[in-house]
Amino acid sequence: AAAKTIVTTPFSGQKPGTSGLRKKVKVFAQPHYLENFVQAVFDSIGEVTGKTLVVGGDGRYHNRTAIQTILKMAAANGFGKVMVGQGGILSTPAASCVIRKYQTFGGIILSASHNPGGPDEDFGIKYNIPAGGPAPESITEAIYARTEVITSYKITEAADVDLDSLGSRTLDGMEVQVFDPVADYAELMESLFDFGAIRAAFAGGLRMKFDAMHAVTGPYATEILERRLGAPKGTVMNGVPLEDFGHGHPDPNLVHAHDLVEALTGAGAPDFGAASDGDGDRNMILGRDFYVTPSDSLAVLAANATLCPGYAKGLKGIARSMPTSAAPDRVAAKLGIPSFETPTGWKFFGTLLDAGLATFCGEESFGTGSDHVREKDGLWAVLAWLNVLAVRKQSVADIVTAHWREYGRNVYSRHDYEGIDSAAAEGLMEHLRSLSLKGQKLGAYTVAFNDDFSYTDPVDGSVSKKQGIRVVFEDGSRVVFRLSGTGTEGATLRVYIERFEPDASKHHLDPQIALADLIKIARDLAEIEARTGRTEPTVIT
Ligand code: VG1
Ligand code: CO
Repeated sequence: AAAKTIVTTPFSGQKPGTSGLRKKVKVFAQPHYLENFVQAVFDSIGEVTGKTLVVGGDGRYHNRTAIQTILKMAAANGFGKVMVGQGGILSTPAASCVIRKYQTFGGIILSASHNPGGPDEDFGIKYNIPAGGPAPESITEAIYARTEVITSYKITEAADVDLDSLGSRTLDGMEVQVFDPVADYAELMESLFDFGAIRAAFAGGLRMKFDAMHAVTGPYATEILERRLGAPKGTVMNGVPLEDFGHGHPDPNLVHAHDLVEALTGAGAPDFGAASDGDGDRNMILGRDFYVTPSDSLAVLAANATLCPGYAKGLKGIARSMPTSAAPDRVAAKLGIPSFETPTGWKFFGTLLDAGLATFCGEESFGTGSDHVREKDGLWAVLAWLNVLAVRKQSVADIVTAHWREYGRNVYSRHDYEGIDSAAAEGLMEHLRSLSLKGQKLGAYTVAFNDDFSYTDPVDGSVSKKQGIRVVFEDGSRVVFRLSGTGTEGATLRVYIERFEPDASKHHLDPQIALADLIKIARDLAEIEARTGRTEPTVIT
């Protein structure tokens, strides 16, 4: 085998978004496209000679092809070793776990997360730093700048590497170690949660369904829930990872995880339901006939954290993304620990976790996690809930409604308008940015302030601007507007709506009803119908 230098020219638009570079498979499959990006990564992270890299993905279409390319490029660029998940499989949180445990020079994760997979669907790639988390903006910007001027890349000409049998082999002088993608992660989970109590709960009749949505968490959930915790066979649904996720949309929400929602509906339904996304970092939590919003899930887990052995000493702080509801802040206030508000995207939690300022983090987009890794972690959240259920021996609904009685309810909803015209979306955001609303009355609400969220990282001082339009009212209610940074077609407008309800007699109300006035205010302010032609959102969570 011999390393070759291949001449190339830049592709425009290789700019990582909220979580890496995501494009259609057809875009990634063009000659040199993936290669340019990977070389730009290798050129932007410092000396790679002799270093170890972790590589794996969510198993979607193009995963294996991309991994072979990355292995040959890593060898040609002088890496000493690449650790690859068996079959190319590695969930995002498991990748973070392995990078940290073996102290590698970071890793490359191949995923487009909750976006559909297949020849006509999406693919994605991102680099995670040695701390285990997504590269911060300083690095993603350097990678992007490099892609704009790249003239060549290095690749070894060799036969494809066997990714299916465990063990080490050599590729042009570089070691390729194919490892079990589940073992290290399962061991970490066992160190954080009371597996004995959860096992006893299952043995005592606790019933659950976990929907892996034919994505990466199938093997993880089967090993942990059914083998190690003794949940009955069949607890894990759709547990075999498929390249196209069984034609599904591996997004664990009420719309796309409809099989699970149906299974959790009605008198005979199981006690607990959960789902995860394409790459295993998201989670949705359900009780029987009960949906837990991700913001409430973070708040409830934080309030109950000391029931889990790994967090028995309490939390140092709680961090949430700006659009996430303030429910976790209320828990932090009561616990007397700091709370942090960051821009959207897990990369912004990294410095807080590294500095020991926060222990739990979460996003309204079905992301929950802790300082055990540097990614959000779907199964971690599921196990945390199981731990709480096993100890408190109450239903999900009872635990959440009791939480609302104690703290009040941050009634919350997100409305997504997917696939709208990009220029119209930009125009809508510009229009919102131009408004000065302070003191104005909108319906029954008076505007306290409106701005475009800007964040200064309290640890490293880096500044991130234009992270979402906030319109905050005097009673703390708010509407937030952002454009998605993970889509691959047109634009997606996200509208986040929140109102605090202290009155327990109103806690049972459907959020769409409880928030109706604010929803209308948001639509009118943003001129959604006039600018996008849409009268209703495509997804409501
Ligand atoms: C979305 C979510 C964001 C999340 C990101 C990556 O980003 O809103 O909270 O961190 O996806 O999640 P955006 O820019 O589309 O709103 V994943 O599971 O796709 O890695
Ligand atoms: Co994901």
